[in-house]
Amino acid sequence: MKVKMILPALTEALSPFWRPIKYHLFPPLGLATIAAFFDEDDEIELQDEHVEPLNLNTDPDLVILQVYITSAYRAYQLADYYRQRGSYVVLGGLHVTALPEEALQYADTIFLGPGEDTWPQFLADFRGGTPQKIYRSQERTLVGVPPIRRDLIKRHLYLVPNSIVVSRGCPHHCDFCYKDAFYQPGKSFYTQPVDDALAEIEKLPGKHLYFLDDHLFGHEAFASALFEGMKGMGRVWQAAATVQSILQPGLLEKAVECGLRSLFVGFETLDFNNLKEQHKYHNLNRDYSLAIKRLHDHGVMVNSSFVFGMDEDDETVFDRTVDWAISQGIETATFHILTPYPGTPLYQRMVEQGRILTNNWDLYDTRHVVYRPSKLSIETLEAGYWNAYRNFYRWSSIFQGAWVKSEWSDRLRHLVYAGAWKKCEPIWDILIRLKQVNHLLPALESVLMGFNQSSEHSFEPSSNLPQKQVT
Ligand code: B12
Ligand code: SF4
Repeated sequence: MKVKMILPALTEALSPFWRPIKYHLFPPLGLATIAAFFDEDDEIELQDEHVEPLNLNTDPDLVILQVYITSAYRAYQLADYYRQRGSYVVLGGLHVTALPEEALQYADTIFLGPGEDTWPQFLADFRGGTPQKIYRSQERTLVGVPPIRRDLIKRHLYLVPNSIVVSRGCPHHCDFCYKDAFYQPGKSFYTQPVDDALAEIEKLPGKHLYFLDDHLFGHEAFASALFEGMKGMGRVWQAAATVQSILQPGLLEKAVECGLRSLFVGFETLDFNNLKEQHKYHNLNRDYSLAIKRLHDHGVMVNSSFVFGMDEDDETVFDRTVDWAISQGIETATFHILTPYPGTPLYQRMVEQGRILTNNWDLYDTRHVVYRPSKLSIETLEAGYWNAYRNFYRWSSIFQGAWVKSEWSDRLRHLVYAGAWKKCEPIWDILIRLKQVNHLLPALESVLMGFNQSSEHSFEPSSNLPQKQVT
C-alpha cells in the first residue's frame, strides 16, 4: 500500500509574523508514532510542510493528515485535493477531536483522541475493505505500542530532532488547556513503561533530548524511575513541569543529576483570582520566586509561559508581568493571548456568556484576540502582548535578567541563550535556507551545559529547599 502522511503547515507560514526557526525545532512525532503500525512492505512518505514543500504529484492509496487548530484550513484543502485524485483520506489530531462534525466534511474517516488503539483497528478494517467513518479512542495505554518510526523523520531539517514523548496528557485540569477535550472520555494521563522509555532514549544519537510531555514530573514514581535509569547516559535535556512539582524536594534533584538543564514552566498569571477562574489550582498560593530560585540554584534555565487577557487582567498586567519576569532572572518567556480552544471548558463558558467574537481558526494562534475580554479592549490586549515580547527581549532587559545571577558563567549562559533565541533570527533563517540548522545542535548543548560543565552533576542538598510543600 502507498501511504502519504502530512503535517500541514499553519496559515501563519504565509504571514509576516512567520518565524521559521520555531517550526524547524521539532519533527512530527504524532505521525511517526502511528506510522509504527504499518507493515514492512507498505511504502510510507512522511512530510512536514513547515520544513519542506509538499510533493503533491503522487497518488497514494491512503493519505493521513494531522490537524491542529491553526492548520485546519490547510489540512482541509489538502484533504479535498487528495480525495479528488481518488485517495482515501483520513484526519486525526486535536482539532478533529474537538470539532468532529467540521472535520467529517473533508474526510473519509476521522479519528477522535490519541491513535494508539484506533489506528491498528482502522488499518485492519481498511485492508479488509470495511473502514468506518469515525473511530473514537477508548483504551488508553502505551503498553505494547511499537517503537516510533524515527527512520521516517528527516533529522537534518530540525534543530531538535531528538524530541521525545514518554507520557500522554497531564494529571491537572486547567480550563484553557486542550487536554480534557482531547482525552475525554477516558484516562487523560498515562505513561510508557519505564523500560520502553529508556530504550527509546538509548536509540537517540548525540547528547541532547527535548521531552515534549505536558508534565514530565506528573507521575512521581514514573519520573523518579526514569531519571534513575537515565543516570550515566551523559544526556543534557529540556522538558516541561509545573511550579508545584518543582517546589517538591526530590524529583528536581534527580532530574538535574541525569542532565536536566532547562525547564518550561506554566506560571500563566501572577493573579490569584485568574488562577482560580481557570481552575489552575495547582499554581494557587505557590511561591513562584522560590520555584525559580530552586531551578537556578540547580543550574536549570527557566522558560516561562504567561497568558494575558484573563478576566482580572487590566492594562497594567503587561508591564507588571514582564518586570517581574526580568527581576527573577528568567531566561526565556513565551507570552500568549488567552485563546478559548473549541472543546475546552473555557470555550464553553465564553459561548454561554456570548463572548466569542470569531470562529476563524486561523486567528486561534494565541496572538489574536478572539473573545471579548473583561477589563481590556481588544486593541490594548493585542498591543500589550506585542509590547511584552519587545520589552522582555530588549538587550537592556536581557542584561538586567542575567545580572540577577551571581555567577559569571550563569550570566553568560543567560545572555547567549536569550540573545541567540530572539536576537539572531536572520542567522537562523540563513541556516534554515541552507538546510544546516541541525549543525547548531552542539552549540545548543554547550550553552545548556553552561559551556564548561559536564552534562551530569551531583548537587549538595541546598539549604533553600523547602522542607514541606509550600502552599
Ligand atoms: C511540539 C509542539 C509544537 C511544535 C511542533 C509541533 C509538531 N511538529 O507536531 C511547534 C513549536 C511548532 C508548535 C507550534 C504551535 N503550537 Co504546539 N505543541 C506542541 C506540543 C508541546 C507537543 C506535540 C507533540 O509532539 N505531541 C506528542 C505526539 C505523540 O502527540 P500528537 O502529535 O498529538 O499525536 C497523537 C494524537 O494527536 C493522534 N493523532 C494525531 N494526528 C493523527 C492522525 C491520525 C490519522 C490518527 C489516527 C491519530 C492522530 O495520535 C498521536 C499519537 O497518540 C503540544 C502539546 C501536546 N501535548 O500535544 C502543543 C500544542 C499542539 N500546540 C498548540 C498550539 C496552540 C501551537 C501554536 C498555535 C502556538 C503558537 N502560538 O505559535 C503553534 C502552531 C502549530 C501549528 N502547526 O498549527 C496547542 C494546540 C491546540 C489545538 N487545539 O490545536 C497545543 C496542544 C499546546 C497547548 N497546550 O495548547 N507546537
Ligand atoms: S498543567 Fe498544563 S498541561 Fe496540565 S492541564 Fe494545566 S495547562 Fe494543561
